[in-house]
Amino acid sequence: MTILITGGAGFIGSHVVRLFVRKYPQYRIVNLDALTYAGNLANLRDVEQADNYIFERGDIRQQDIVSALFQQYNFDGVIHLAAESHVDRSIANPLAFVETNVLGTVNLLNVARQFWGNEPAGKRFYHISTDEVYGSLGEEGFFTEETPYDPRSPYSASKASSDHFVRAYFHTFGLPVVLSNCSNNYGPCQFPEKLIPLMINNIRENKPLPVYGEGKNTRDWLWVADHAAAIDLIFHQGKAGETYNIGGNNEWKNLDLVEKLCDIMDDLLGRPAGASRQLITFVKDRPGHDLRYAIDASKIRRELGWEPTIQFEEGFRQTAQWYIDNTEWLKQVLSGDYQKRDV
Ligand code: NAD
Ligand code: TDX
Repeated sequence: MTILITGGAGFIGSHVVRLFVRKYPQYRIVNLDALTYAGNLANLRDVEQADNYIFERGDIRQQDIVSALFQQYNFDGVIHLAAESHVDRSIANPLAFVETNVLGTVNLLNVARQFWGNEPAGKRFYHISTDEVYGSLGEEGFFTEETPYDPRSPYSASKASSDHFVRAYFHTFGLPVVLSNCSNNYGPCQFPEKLIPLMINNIRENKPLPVYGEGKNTRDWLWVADHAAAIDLIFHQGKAGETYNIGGNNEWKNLDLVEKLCDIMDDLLGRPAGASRQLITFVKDRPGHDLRYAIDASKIRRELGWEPTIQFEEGFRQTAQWYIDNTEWLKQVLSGDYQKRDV
């Protein structure tokens, strides 16, 4: 089997590539990534020499590039993770999100349909999405697969649009698609613009910790390798045309989470208890900031037997320790040197 993974040099994509390359030596894994600011080949150093792994630098929006790859490798499946992924960037530049997340996804769908059109049996187009498409919850309730879409940021609107296109290609053209919508991921190799690595790095450097608004917004955090394991299950066992919600059952108000990270970092860095909490600074809120996301993951648990494996205490500590141990990765990312690379 030859599988195209898009966005494999990013945060979640690199964990998915590693899992598939190691677990399925009989598969050929082709990673297509444009290496935007979020793509970093250092995330894949430990698998880049594997016989069953191939990296292709390219943009999912370019029809000729994607077609040439389908021609060359005759893909059996696509796992599509490439995207613009940061909400704050989508507020600054919405169009980039339309271009990659919507147009890029539709381009991939078109090429897959063109190549698999007459014989889609045994093929699979797996689209990775987010819980943010469902909008914002109040203090109670959970997102299920039946929750109506209500995206409220340019990022979530672009992901919602791409989800709709993927389902439309299933219903209209019979393309064998499957989708999943996941909650916030955390773990090694996350770009330090996102909450957890940003806070860990600022604590390390004794810089202010910018909490938006009053820090009451709530997210459901999932260990990234647990997401990768869910993707493996859904790719192999998910039903065509179906959607699966994936979540950590691990809700945190932002302020509580930042305080927890401060305490873990104080412990790991040998600082006096409570020292890093002094760095917390309340800043202007994100425009349109969704109050709460929380996933009901009972469908994937019931139908595919998936469960998160790592509890938050262990996951947050491992993540903090990873950033402390990998200062060179962080230095390269923060200085921009990771973009001066030979591909
Ligand atoms: P990321 O920003 O870390 O990585 C995105 C990757 O896509 C990068 O390697 C980048 O170079 C690549 N890319 C971007 N534009 C491209 C293009 N036009 N052509 C080819 N490659 C391109 O993202 P992430 O956090 O790993 O998220 C991966 C996917 O999972 C996204 O689709 C995102 O919407 C979804 N998701 C993320 C989370 C989360 O918490 N991070 C949660 C749920 C779903
Ligand atoms: O400096 C910050 N201060 C702060 O209070 C940052 C960067 C964030 N926040 C808040 C905003 C959110 O309530 O923390 C929460 C998490 O923020 P992000 O890490 O930016 O994640 P979020 O906006 O929830 O979106 C993430 O989860 C779903 C990913 O970026 C998406 O790609 C994914 O789909």
